[in-house]
Amino acid sequence: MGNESSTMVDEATPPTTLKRRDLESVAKYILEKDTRKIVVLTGAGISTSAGIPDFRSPDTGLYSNLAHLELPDPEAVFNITFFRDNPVPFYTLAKELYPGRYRPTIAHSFISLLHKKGRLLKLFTQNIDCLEREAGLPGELIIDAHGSFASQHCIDCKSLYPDELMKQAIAKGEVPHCVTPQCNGLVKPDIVFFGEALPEAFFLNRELPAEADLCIVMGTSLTVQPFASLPSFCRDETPRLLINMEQVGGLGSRTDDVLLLGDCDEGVRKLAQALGWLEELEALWEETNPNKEDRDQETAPKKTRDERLHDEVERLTADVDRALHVSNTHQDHLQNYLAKHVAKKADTAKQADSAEGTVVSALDKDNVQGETKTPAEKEEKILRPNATGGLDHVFPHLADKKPRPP
Ligand code: CNA
Repeated sequence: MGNESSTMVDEATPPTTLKRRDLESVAKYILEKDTRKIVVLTGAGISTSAGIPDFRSPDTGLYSNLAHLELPDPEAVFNITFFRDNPVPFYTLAKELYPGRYRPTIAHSFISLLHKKGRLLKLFTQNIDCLEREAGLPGELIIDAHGSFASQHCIDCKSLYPDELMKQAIAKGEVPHCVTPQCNGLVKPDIVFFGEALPEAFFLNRELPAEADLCIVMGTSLTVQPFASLPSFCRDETPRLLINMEQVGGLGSRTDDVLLLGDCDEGVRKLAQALGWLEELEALWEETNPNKEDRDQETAPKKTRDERLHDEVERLTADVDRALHVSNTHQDHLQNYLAKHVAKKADTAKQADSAEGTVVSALDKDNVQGETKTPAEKEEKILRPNATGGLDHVFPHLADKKPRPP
């Protein structure tokens, strides 16, 4: 246990527990063996159809879309050292990912259905969107391996920060600070950043997959340790089902591994169909769609999953972009406007001066409290109030950069 081979099992090798290495055999196994200890492991891929981009999918993942921004690297948004320096990019994303904005997917409802049927031992999730809870899964069955937005603390004095204040700060797009007198440290939701320890609950339950009679892995690249090692804790003869766009980790290397490569929602529908639970699953999922607006949207011409994801990614990156720097276009407009403004003032001043027979530059007319700067210095001061368009206090690492050329 604990070590995973990356060599795929030979097709000709028969399974130990299942009849065959396919979905129908998994369904039969669940029903005939009355499995009641199913462990489910999930990642960002189960939430993409809700409109929340994952990290690593090429083109649609957050990393590929944040790459053009002026972050040291896209992972910096979740880096504690960078956060200390500049929490704005994180809070810009947090506003988007904060629970309450998205509807659970049918994959979330499938996990909830496993629980309703008394078959779920535990869900380990890497997600921070809380959609499992919104799909009706009780908190005690969930291990939030990478933390969640459910609570938040000051990163300096570690005081708990009130939920209500957090909600208000997120809604207003503000960065919350500790309310403990004399502290004023930055407040961070209890989601695990790179370089931070996982919650204790993860380590207390880490070996639970060894008790499982079935392990279902969905929507994860299994690249983040120690979460990625969880499937390897399953006993060798325990069937493991992977529902994912791509083959990941060591899944497929054991005799009772079944790979269902494709979309999670389609995958759980197929499994539910094979189990005779599809109607129940659809009904359970429908419960997460309480308001009419959503239903109306469903009858409107539908965008494809990729189109919805693309729209969402564009919106997210535009928000982060806005927070990060004044865009080229905006800066160009500002400079053009100021240049015209200065030229106009110079003209007016020249006309007035020639009328008076004296030579005083327009910039001297703007001189505050008799500063003695050269016209070039004064022009620099007016056209470029600060090098990053006034955001130095927010993005100190950009402060030494020159404005972009028009
Ligand atoms: P990841 O590394 O981005 O991998 C996602 C995996 O899911 C990839 O293998 C994709 O091919 C696959 N995938 C994407 N969409 C689908 C789909 N519709 N059907 C089937 N498979 C799909 O994400 P991981 O979760 O593996 O990485 C762990 C990180 C991601 C954790 O720290 C999370 O906090 C973090 N994250 C969470 C969310 C969220 O809470 N929804 C969103 C983005 C990132």
